[in-house]
Amino acid sequence: MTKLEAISTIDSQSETDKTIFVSFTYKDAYSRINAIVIEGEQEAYENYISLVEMLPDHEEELKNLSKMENRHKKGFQACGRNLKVTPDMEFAKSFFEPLHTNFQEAAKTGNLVTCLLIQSLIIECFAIAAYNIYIPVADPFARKITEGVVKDEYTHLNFGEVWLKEHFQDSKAELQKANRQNLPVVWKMLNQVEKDAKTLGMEKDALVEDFMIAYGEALDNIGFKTGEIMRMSAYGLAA
Ligand code: Y39
Ligand code: FE
Ligand code: FE
Repeated sequence: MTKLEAISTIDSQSETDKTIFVSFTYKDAYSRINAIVIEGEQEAYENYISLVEMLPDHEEELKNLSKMENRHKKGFQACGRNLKVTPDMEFAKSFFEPLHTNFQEAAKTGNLVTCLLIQSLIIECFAIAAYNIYIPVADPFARKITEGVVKDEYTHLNFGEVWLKEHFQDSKAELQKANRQNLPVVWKMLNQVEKDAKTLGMEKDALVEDFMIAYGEALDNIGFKTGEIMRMSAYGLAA
């Protein structure tokens, strides 16, 4: 191939890439994935506010995290507007319902460790996996936004890790129980969006792999032994 031919190939490729984002199929899938992310950020915002009551010593830090989630939500709403997509919020609400209910139940009964497992470990690792897989296939506008957001999500994950590590012995049994209850829920959620994620260029296998890496690392940082991490991870497979 001559240099000129090579250049024109690159140009026509980026032309094709641009048309993907305006196709009906892409926008249809985006209306659900974008809604999930917006709803997820909204719920994360609310969850960190709920955590303030349970962890009054960390009020400032938690309020700061909740503000970040609210900014994320606005960023992703802008991504939808940029592609002229209306997010299907009704779908997103039902998508998050089971995790939402589990968090609410735990908050009501004062099960702080369960709340931290759901929001700070499971949901944050889900966000980290999804955003890292999305960045390379995103449209340029959404890519910029998501790159900024994913950095924050590591900060959120770190908050839960640090607290749980400091209270590891007292939290261990509740963490294992909450993991057993909530990890299968995540796999069911992933199965529901597998097809739409694929339409956006995100493979389920890659999402699962990134999630398990982030989640396993978090459990390791908190103090779990390798065998315990493997047993805890295996609960997802039942879904
Ligand atoms: O802490 C956070 O910001 C988490 C709320 C956001 C979760 C986003 C969940 C994304 C799931 C997307 C699934 C795509 C396949
Ligand atoms: Fe977020
Ligand atoms: Fe977050």
